[in-house]
Amino acid sequence: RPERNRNISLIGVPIDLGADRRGVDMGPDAIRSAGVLHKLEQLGYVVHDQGNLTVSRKALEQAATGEKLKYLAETITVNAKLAKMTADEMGRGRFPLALGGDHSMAIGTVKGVLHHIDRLGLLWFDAHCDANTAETTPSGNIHGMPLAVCLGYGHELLTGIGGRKRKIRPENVVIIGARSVDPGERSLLKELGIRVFTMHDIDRRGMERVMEEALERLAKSDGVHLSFDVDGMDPNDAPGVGTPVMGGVTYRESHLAMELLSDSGLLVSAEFVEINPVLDDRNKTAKAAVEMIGSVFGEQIM
Ligand code: HAR
Ligand code: MN
Ligand code: MN
Ligand code: MN
Repeated sequence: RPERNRNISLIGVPIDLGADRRGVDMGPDAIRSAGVLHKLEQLGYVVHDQGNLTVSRKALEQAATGEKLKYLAETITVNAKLAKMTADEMGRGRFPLALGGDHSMAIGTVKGVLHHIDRLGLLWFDAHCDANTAETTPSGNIHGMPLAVCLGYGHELLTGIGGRKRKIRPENVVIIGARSVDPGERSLLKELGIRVFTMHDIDRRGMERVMEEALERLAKSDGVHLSFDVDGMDPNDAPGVGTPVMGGVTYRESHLAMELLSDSGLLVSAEFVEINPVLDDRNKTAKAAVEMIGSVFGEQIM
């Protein structure tokens, strides 16, 4: 079994601006309340909880300015802070674990990790591909864009966060669980040759074989960031999300994916995003996220 970094830096990111929907800002505390610290400490980690970043609610008053990308300015501010904190915590030898918050925060975490690992691999677990740009977005919601931004596509103020030159190379990305893809996203992903494992692939080949192929690809990078959008899971198992899509990755398949990722020894950083306790059923989704966190950090039954 791989040697692990025993020091984890927990970073709460209570942002809901990218989803333009309230409630997901309470995700970080819902995950804490579901016992994430206890889970990690039981596994032998030392957890340094950095608390939650500040996200200004003032931005909400500016909703009606008519700009195409909603809440762009505050989203940039939060992600720039997050990129710096992620890079700083890694610089102190800690494993960054960010809790969200909507998926726009992946811009900050990924840019922060790229500061230390240039050839970073990215495992994007999601029902969506989050590969829209300012030109293709159907909603103006920035949480539909972070993967494009990490690849260097999209609004220049977003791609500029943490340095324009820092980006993920297409061959080092895999998407798992996709089942809601917009036309503009499909063209960009195809053009870049990104490996997308859709629900169709998981149905046909099973999660074990999908993960084997995904990890074979990611093994060519210098370390992997996990961006886990809980809406990648089936809404029956993870109902507390703003944009549920039927027919997702089951609880057991998600567990297996996290266990195989853990066994690969490739993981260098992670985030769990889009948990919305307001839409949840007695914190079920946050509890599922804590179980997935346990698995990816090496929890085993025997
Ligand atoms: N693709 C749609 C858009 O761009 C919906 C995105 C929903 N995003 C998330 N993140 N929940 O995965 O608006
Ligand atoms: Mn997402
Ligand atoms: Mn999603
Ligand atoms: Mn478990």
